Parts: sequence; C-alpha cells; structure tokens
Amino acid sequence: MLEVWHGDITKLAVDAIVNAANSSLLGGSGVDGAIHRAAGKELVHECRLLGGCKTGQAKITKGYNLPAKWIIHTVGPVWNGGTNNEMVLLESCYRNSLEIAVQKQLTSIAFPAISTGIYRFPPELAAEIAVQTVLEFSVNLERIIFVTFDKTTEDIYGKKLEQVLVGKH
Ligand code: AR6
Repeated sequence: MLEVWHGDITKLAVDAIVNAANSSLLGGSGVDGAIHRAAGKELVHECRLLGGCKTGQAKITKGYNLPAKWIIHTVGPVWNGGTNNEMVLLESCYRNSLEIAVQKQLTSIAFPAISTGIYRFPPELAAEIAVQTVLEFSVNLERIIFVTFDKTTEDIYGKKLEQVLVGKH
C-alpha cells in the first residue's frame, strides 16, 4: 500500500526509514541531520565502518534510538539542470533502497523526498520518479510511505498518488 504522510520521518515506527544522505554517510543537515540527531551517536560509529556510498546507491544500518528498526541510507543526485544523469540516479536511489528492504524481508518503509531539498531536484519530477519506481515494489512490501515535510511536497504527492490510483499514470 502506498501512503503519503506529513511530518518528521524520525517519528515513524516502521521497519525502515530512508535517509537522504551524502556520500560520506557521516551526517549533514536536512533530513540527514534530523535522523542522526534522533538516532544518537552510535549511528555515526556504524556509518564510519561503511566506507561511504556512491550517488544512487544505498546502505543499511540499525535504527538505534529511532522508533524505526533500520535506516537505509541513500545518496541522491545534486540537480544540475537534468543533463548529468540525475533522473536515472534518483530512480536508482529508490530501487536500491527497496531492494535492500526486500532482501531483508522488511514489510514497511518510509521515504523522504530524496534530493528535493539542498540538492535542488525539481519536486514534481522527483515525485513522479519516486511513485513510478516504488509501484513496482508494492507487491513485495505491505506499506510504502512517502513522507512530506512541507505543503508543496504534500500536494504534489497527493496528486501523483491519486493519478496512480485512478490509473491515469
Ligand atoms: N522528515 C522528513 N522530511 C524531511 C525532514 C524530516 N525530519 N527534514 C527535511 N525533510 P534534504 P537532499 C525533507 O535537504 O535534497 C544533507 O545535508 C525536506 O523538506 O534533507 O537529498 C545531506 O547530508 C525535503 O523535502 O535532502 C546531503 O548533503 C527532503 O526532506 C544533502 O542534505 C530532502 O531534503 C542531501 O540533500
């Protein structure tokens, strides 16, 4: 089931939340900063052992103090006008995160709007890629939640999911 939920991803008691990280995996601002703060210091210790992560790839750690059991860290592309493979890389973020979730037999996962903050990916296009990519996995997972943190993103996801549900995609 696909859902849109408005709020702070660190509050969600799901199997895994996805982090929009940077390639160091050592924390940052935005949702990454919020996740590291809420999970606690042990998270960065585990992240140090992972040796970073390439754009479009994903790696998993424990959730530590979060209500979520796991954190899947993925590195979205920085938007540079769309000619640097940004769309394919964003799709890879969703796909690789979901593949890890399926491999680990997780049943619920929550995504932030990867790359649409500091990395400046156009939110409408990002939501289109996110929804189309997760649809393929909706048979494998019981709950896939799109977490929106601002009204614009919430409206965009609301519309996209409506289109999908009435078969207009
Ligand atoms: N819960 C849910 N969504 C959130 C939260 C939260 N607590 N906080 C922010 N968002 P961004 P990016 C939304 O900038 O564009 C970091 O420094 C936010 O409103 O967090 O992928 C990393 O270390 C936006 O819709 O991630 C990287 O260097 C979405 O999350 C860089 O930022 C993504 O915004 C990654 O940039």
